[in-house]
Amino acid sequence: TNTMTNVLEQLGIKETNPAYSTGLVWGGHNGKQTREIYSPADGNLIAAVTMADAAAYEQVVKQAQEAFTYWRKQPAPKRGEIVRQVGNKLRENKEALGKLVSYEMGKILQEGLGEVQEMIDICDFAVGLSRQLHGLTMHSERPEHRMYEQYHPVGIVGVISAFNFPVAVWSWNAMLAAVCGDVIIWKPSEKTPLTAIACQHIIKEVLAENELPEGIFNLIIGDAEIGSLMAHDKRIPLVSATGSTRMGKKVGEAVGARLGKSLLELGGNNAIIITEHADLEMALRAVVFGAVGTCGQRCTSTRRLIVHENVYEQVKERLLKIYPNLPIGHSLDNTTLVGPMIDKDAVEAFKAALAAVQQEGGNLITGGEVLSGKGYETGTYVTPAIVEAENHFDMVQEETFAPILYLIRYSGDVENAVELQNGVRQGLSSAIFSTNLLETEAFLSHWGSDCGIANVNIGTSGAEIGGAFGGEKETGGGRESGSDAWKVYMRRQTNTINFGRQLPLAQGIKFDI
Ligand code: UN1
Repeated sequence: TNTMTNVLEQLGIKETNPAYSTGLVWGGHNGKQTREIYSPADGNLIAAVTMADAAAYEQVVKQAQEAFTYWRKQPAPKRGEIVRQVGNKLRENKEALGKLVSYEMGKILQEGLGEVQEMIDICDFAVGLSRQLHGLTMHSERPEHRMYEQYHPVGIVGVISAFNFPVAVWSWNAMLAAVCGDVIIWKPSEKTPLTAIACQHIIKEVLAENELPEGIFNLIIGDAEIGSLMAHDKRIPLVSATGSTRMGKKVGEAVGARLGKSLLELGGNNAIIITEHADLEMALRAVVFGAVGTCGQRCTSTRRLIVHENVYEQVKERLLKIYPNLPIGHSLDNTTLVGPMIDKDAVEAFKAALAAVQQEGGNLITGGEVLSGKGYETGTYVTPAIVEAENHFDMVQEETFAPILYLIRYSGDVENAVELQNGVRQGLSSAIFSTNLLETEAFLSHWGSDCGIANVNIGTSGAEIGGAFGGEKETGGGRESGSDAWKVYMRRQTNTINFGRQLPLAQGIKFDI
């Protein structure tokens, strides 16, 4: 707790937060509604935050609009320079911010540090990108004409992020949007506002040092009502939302109704296929990290394991040796591999899913308990579960945000495994373990995996920022982070320029007046 006090101090988090209702509004105006944030790891109160109301929201939108008129005029590489400084400040604070992520959200410290590293990486990526917001040039069909396209900033980008990656997913959006010339309004999950406030302190410092308005990066601490205001708000041309498919459908509908753009990164139901040609030791490491890492609360978590019948018993036996020995404990304890779940509601969902799948005929072979006793007083610790199940079971078709791994058997060739893997409503991440080229290429082919991410001899979670991140079907179709995902944060403009003295019309149309 002593080190935690230092961490909070370094990141500017105070136990109560009068500061959050002054200056730029991060919480409410008058502090009517506050929310206390307890660590899922030990149940201690970390701090209380003020929740924003509609009036606070209005103020935030106004200051974002104002900042945009300034920010969009800055050259993109100058905007990149600000992001470079943010990246440097994140480097300085990596340890402290990683610890706070771990303490507030419950993921283990290694993963907390990894999350901050993702932020640093996307800053670097965005800095380079700030000189590469390329459009194409085209040949005009008309003499003495030329055509090209440009990308311009869209305006305010709304970012609604989830508790499980409380800061990284925001940074993917915010850093790209910032170099693109947009301003950002961030509504973090109300379960993890403190890491967001810590980030805002970092941002605020950089902006102040450069005499820039804080309205470029806005933070608003609020609940679903604020999210709904953002989704309906015509002044926000792009809303990027990460979370459940249920939430994403609401956001997508509201944004769609006003013909705005949304970038949705929603539920996954990610599978690893293990064929009879797999390197099993390698596969097992990926499976365990994917299934129990972040206590099964990544959108990329491994939820289904589709195993060839010839190696099924062997895989099951090895998992049954590993699972009961997983060190479960405080997220900041160096020996822990499985931390707590975010809260008791998540534990209830875990229990309910296990009960339901057993009703359907699933066979729980390990785990599934809620731990109690010393170190587990919070009621947020569970033993990761493995259930032998069939792909068509209702519960297997659902994304339960918990450490439940469904073991599914397949026979015959890899096409059968791919059919099972694709046989769900979601389409985020997928993986195959095989050393057979015919199998791995079939998996990657156009009749292979239907997911946004398809990996060979790598698990479903832990993607690098350099690729585009997101998925198909009920995952929502959005792409964030690397590759050319930046284009969604800009509007495209086609320009045709006549440098002659005639006015020829396209398609050879004659129109003489
Ligand atoms: C998420 O769970 O919303 O690929 C993001 C991964 C991480 C990001 C996950 N880089 O698992």
